[in-house]
Amino acid sequence: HAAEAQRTDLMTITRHVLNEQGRHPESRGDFTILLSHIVLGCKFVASAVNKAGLAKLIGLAGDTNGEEQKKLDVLSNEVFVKALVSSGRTCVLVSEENEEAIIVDAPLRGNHEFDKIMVTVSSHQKLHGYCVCFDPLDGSSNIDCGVSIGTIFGIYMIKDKDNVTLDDVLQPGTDMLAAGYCMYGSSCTLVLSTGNGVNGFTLDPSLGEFILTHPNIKIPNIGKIYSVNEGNAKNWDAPTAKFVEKCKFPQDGSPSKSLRYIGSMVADVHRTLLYGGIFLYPADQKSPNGKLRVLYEVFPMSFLMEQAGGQAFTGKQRALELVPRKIHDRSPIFLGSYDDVEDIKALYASES
Ligand code: AHM
Ligand code: MG
Repeated sequence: HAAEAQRTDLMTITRHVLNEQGRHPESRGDFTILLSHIVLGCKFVASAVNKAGLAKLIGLAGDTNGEEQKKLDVLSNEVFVKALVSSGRTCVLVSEENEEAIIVDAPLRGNHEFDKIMVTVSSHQKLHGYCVCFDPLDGSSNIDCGVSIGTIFGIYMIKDKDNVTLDDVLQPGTDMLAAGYCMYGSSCTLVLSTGNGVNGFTLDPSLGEFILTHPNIKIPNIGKIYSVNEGNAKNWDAPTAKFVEKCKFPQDGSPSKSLRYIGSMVADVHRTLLYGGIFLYPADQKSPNGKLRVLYEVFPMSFLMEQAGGQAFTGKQRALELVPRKIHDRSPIFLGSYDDVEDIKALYASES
């Protein structure tokens, strides 16, 4: 029976993205090439995270000359930056680990010998250049106790790759071309949207390939879980406080919600996407813009939520319509199931 048989037709992430590109006759595989470099970074981090506990205990990774091992987040950042630059498709990189944006040297923005050959074959079109905003290892304070952590990324197309400026990065989230995250948990899962729904891929370690395991993810319209750092409650504003109170003591006869908070955004958002519910990192008196960063935390996760049928709200507006002023800007965020986010929107609307 088909259901019992071992699967022999494997939908890898590359095959999936190539299929999607087939619908755009003008595309020449630039995005597929870029993505394969992101995937390489994720595989590297997955492997490094798996070894992290062990490396610390028995001193793996050539600790011979007494040199301190590179911290995992620093190492992950180096791997991602190098993988992205060597894709030959990136023009600007914004990483949580780098204070300044990285403007890729012009000769590396798609002028490799290989590319010259491709271009003569395919026409005189310009190669596409991309901007990638990413957090190479989010939630890194969770590493030492083995809790899930992740990589988050958002991708924009660059308008003119011969003339790259910071404005190419400071765009609203609605301009994003693709976004995703990779979670390093009990399994390694990569969730991706190229603007045509959301798909989840699980790393098969024996193949070294991400295989489509969660096609067309849709978030339930309403959920049973809320996720927030309640330790900050004394500093919350009234709508956030009211919302959380309603989760615990609903007045309309609906059941109260369960609280789940890992403190690792990728893991909290991944659970929200699959099970439904709401994830909040609100503003409070101490941090009026919340904690999470617009370009590489709020935008990619908001894009995925909307693509899965949910919503993302800042307390003032649709999160994707924010226009960041600086690359490391923060914003409050409420994201998840459509109806749950409607509730918090109503509370903020009645406040003003
Ligand atoms: P980090 O970039 O220092 O790792 O912080 C980001 C993390 C997110 O993964 C998570 O959602 C949030 O911080 C948790 O913050 P808090 O500990 O304030 O609840
Ligand atoms: Mg982070």
